[in-house]
Amino acid sequence: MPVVAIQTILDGKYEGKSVTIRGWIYRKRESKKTIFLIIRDASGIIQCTVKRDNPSWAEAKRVTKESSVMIKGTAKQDKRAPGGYEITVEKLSIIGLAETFPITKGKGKESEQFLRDNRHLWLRSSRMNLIMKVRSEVLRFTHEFFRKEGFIEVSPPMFISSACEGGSTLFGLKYFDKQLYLTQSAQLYLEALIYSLEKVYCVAPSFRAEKSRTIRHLTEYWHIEPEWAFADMEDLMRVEEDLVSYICQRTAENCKKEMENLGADISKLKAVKTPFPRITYTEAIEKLNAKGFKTKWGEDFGFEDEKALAEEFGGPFFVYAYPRQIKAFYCKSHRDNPDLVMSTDMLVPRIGEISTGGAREDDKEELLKRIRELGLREEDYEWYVDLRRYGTVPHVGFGLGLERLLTWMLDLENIIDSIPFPRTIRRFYP
Ligand code: NSS
Repeated sequence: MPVVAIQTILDGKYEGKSVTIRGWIYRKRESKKTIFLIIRDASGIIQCTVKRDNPSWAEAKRVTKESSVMIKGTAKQDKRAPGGYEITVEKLSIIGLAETFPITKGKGKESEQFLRDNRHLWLRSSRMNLIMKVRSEVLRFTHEFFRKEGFIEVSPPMFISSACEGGSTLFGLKYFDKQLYLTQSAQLYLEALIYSLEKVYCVAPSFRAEKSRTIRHLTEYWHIEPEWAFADMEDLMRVEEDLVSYICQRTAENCKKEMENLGADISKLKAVKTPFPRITYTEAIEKLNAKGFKTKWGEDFGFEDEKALAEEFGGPFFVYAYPRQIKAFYCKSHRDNPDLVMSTDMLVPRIGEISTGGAREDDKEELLKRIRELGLREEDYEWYVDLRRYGTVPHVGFGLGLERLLTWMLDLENIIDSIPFPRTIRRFYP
């Protein structure tokens, strides 16, 4: 008999029929005449009852929480059971008998620290199961969007020889007898690829030796990065807001159950419609000063500045036209005001910046000037300057942090719950 997913039984497809399920013991409760087993599989949980006169009674007595099992029985509607269905067990087979499971009570009862140390086991919780499902869907919608828009997926390197986002957050590593680094962003490589494919994107890990211990910093995160040719800032912001609203709308439609069970606010996602509000950096400084913040023109925003700005908008919005001194060497300057660069951040409430992008300096001399001004080693960027030497083209791109996006979308308290095995300054086990 084919094995069925628990969710299909809860959907009513097997009412009164014989079924076989496979999964793990989620909870167990015994009375004199009946043993109640709650079984979980990837799709959901269902109650199974074993009666005293059943030949499987001894196995049901012996089975422990988190043991893996196969159950054959009859599905029937029962309003008292969680999910509205239960299985009357005919045969219970233990596949792997579990030792005493260390997580006994679940979230809220055990300390955060304990659950983080036992992440490999905590991933079985319904909360992590739901988050990982939505994460998978968000990735699917991301790929859908870029394919629909004619972008070609490419695979950038992870070992790199020079920085994209500045030396202070680079992870160094010994590469035979050379010093290399882990990538911070695929951007420079994507820029090379647009000269062949015009519109490219990747979803890949980025690494940051970030000392910050906040709810929005990981040392390893997944980066959604598109880059395309013959485009300007207007094109950039349009694609960026289209992507974010597409992901939000598709998630609201397709992950309703998961969002509800996570206690996340679906209406917030439904409200994400284009165009997003846009303010300049200078306007943002004025707003902050009006709110009593001391941030001066020319300074980068801190987490508190970003949160204060975002409160006002209630959803994603852009800040653009930043001072040159706080942005990376590759940013294109405004030709009529070289103190400003064509760079834009997307911010959301509670998390602040979720994405950064802009127009790239496409003039060889301007780029070289910037590399020298910042004291970067010219020989490290020779190949990158070549791109301006042979058929340069106006182009744009951005980088969206998948985990920051999910943390906002799912109202997670901390970014570490948006990824199965989070890496932070202090956490790299398991
Ligand atoms: O450093 S960024 O602001 N920009 C870049 O890396 C560009 N080279 C991207 C590009 O234009 N292709 O990082 C981009 C985003 C940022 O907005 C965050 O959402 C995310 O990457 N990010 C992080 N997420 C989690 N943890 C950390 N430490 C982190 N750093 C950046």
